[in-house]
Amino acid sequence: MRIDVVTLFPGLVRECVSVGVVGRAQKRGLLQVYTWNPRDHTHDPHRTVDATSYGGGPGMVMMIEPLRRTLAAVSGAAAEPAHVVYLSPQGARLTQDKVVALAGLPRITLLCGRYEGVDERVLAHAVDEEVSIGDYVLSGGELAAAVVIDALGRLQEGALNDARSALEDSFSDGLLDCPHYAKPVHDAWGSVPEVLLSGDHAAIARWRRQQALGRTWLRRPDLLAGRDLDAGSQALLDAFRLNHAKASDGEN
Ligand code: 9WO
Repeated sequence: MRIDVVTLFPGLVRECVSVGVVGRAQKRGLLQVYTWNPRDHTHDPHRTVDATSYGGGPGMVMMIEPLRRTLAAVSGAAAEPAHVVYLSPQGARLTQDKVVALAGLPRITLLCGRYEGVDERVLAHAVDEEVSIGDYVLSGGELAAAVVIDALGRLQEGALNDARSALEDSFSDGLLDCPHYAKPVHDAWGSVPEVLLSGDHAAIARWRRQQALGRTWLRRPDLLAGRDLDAGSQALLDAFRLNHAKASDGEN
C-alpha cells in the first residue's frame, strides 16, 4: 500500500512511522509513505501557505492554491487516483472496521491541516472523506495521520511476524482484549491465573474469550449493545457477571 501525506511538517510524520512494526513494514516494501510539503508548491519568496480568515477572528487558514498544486503533484506521482482523507475533529470517528477498509486500498492520501484548518473549498473539491481519531483538538492533523498510518501499516500482509496477531487483535472481534501475563508466575504484585499454566488449550481459549467479553461488558457496554452473542459467548458472559457480582458483594 502507498500512503501520500500532505503536511507542513513532513519530518514529524516520517519520524512517527519509522519505528517498530510499521517502520519494518516499510523496510519490507509492504508500505510506502511519501510526504509532500505545500511550502514546496508556493511561488512567492515567503513560501506562503496560509492567510487570515474571511469574517475575521484569530487564526489563519491554509489557502487553496498551494494545496491544489501539492495534490496535483501527488496525483501525478502514481497511476491510480488516490482516496483523499482530511484529518479533523469534524470527521467521522475512526474505528477498527474503518481501519480494515482503508488498509485494503492500494493507495490513500492524507491531508494534514495546521492553523485553523484548510479552506472549505479544498474539502468540497479535493477531499473524499474527513476522519477524526477522537473528540479532542490537536495543533494539526499530523499526529492523527500518524495514528492512521500506524493502524493501517500493521495490517499490511506480512507486517506482523505472526499472522495470528492481527486476527487476535483487540477489536478484531469487536471486543476488548483479554489480560496478558509473562514470567514470573508468582510476584509481589500477584500470580498468573492458573488456567494459563494448565496447558489445556481449549480451557485457555474459553478463559480468554470470557475475559474479553467480561471486560467489554464492564468497560465498554456500548460495544455489546445491539449485538447478539452466540449461546456459548452468552454463557461465558453470564458466568463472568455472576462471578463479578459475588466478588463485588465480598467488597462490601
Ligand atoms: C485552530 C484555531 C486557532 C484559532 C482559533 C480557532 C482554531 N481552531 C483551530 C483548529 O481546530 N485547528 C485544527 C487543527 C484544524 C484542522 C487540523 N488540526 C487538527 C486536526 N486538530 N485536531 C485534529 C484532529 C484530527 C483528527 N482527529 C482528531 C483531531
